[in-house]
Amino acid sequence: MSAPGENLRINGDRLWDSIMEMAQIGPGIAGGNNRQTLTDEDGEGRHLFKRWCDEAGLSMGVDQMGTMFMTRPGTDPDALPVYVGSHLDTQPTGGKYDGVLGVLAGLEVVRSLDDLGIKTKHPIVVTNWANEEGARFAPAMLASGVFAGIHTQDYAYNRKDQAGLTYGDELARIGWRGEEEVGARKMHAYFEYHIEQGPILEAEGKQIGVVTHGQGLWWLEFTLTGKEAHTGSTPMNMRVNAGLAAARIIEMVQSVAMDHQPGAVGGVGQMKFSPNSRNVLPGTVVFTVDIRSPELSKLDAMREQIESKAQEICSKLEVGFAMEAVGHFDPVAFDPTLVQRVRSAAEKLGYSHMDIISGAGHDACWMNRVAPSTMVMCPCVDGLSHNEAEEISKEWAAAGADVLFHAVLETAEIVE
Ligand code: HGY
Ligand code: MN
Ligand code: MN
Repeated sequence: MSAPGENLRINGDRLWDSIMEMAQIGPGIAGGNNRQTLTDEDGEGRHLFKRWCDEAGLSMGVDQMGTMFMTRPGTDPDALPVYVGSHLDTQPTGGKYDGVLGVLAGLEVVRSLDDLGIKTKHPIVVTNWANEEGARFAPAMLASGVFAGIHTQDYAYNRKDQAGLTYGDELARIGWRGEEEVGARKMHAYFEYHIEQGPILEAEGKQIGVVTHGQGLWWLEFTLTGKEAHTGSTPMNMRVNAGLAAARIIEMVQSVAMDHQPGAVGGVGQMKFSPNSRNVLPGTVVFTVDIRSPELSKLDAMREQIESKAQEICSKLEVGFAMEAVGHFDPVAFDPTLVQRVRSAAEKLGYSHMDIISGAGHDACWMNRVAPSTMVMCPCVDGLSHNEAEEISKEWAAAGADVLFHAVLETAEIVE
């Protein structure tokens, strides 16, 4: 089996045009996207992706979590497929490229194979994982987590959004609940191409991130119980102030993360006061602490410290305390053979590259449990993501897709 020649490239204009067309669906308010999972906009994006895959002659399978698998046949019917995927769902104030780049680059790999008349031994399956973001239905990577056996389908179906709607009901409502058993598919390998979502590649002037690891994560959901009371007439010494406890915990999370530098992060992105009235002290405050590190020892130490310090803060204020881990995975080491294929593809194509650890979580982190997996990354402007101003260059997009193309081709094996 010959490795692909270094002159083989994808069609960068077609990839960019597809990304820009997908960005028209579920527009945000500041140039990005709000195409949250299982919304009508998500459904529209799925139909556009399906139309493109139909045009490319791919056959579609959808599993019971709503993940889309679009297959280009290989020459060997017994060969396990090479999967190339990411996600089309976005944050509420998301960018145009997070997830979308990887799904549409996978489609571009297939389109380029057809242009070049190349056959592969292994089938290639372009994948759109449902609910990667976990913004509407926590946790993140929910569908790939069910696929990898991390979560039960029942748990996933009963996850609720802030309006109390369940994943299962919403999946049925948009008409994308497939019949396939989740996780029944077996993979020869899994690749995911994604924007870095951090500042390293741009700062180092590198075009390609060779992703060796993914950092580990905990999402800890705190429910603090105070006493609803008038914010005006209740003396300070009579307050059971859950809002104050929450503020002290956020400050504490910041200092615990700073105590574990380098290579640790911690913060809070979502908080809900109830009854959320300006002149009522909150009865409950619910928020999620997101901590991450590539080092397991640091990740576990931060989790222990945050839980015990938070209990201390709450008992001093006589605030009720409950904590539930709603998301977790240990640091991930991707498959060294596939990592090397990405690295040598970048070298062969003449793209500057460096090894990098993924700061964000990705479906690849769960796929790594069930098949040899790895990732390719491209830089993003100012390292900004999960922000409507997220931006990449057309050249960066194409370079990473070229590397993906060669690594996938080498793994799927060209048939002369
Ligand atoms: O949370 C993450 O890292 C990913 O964006 N879902
Ligand atoms: Mn993503
Ligand atoms: Mn994201």
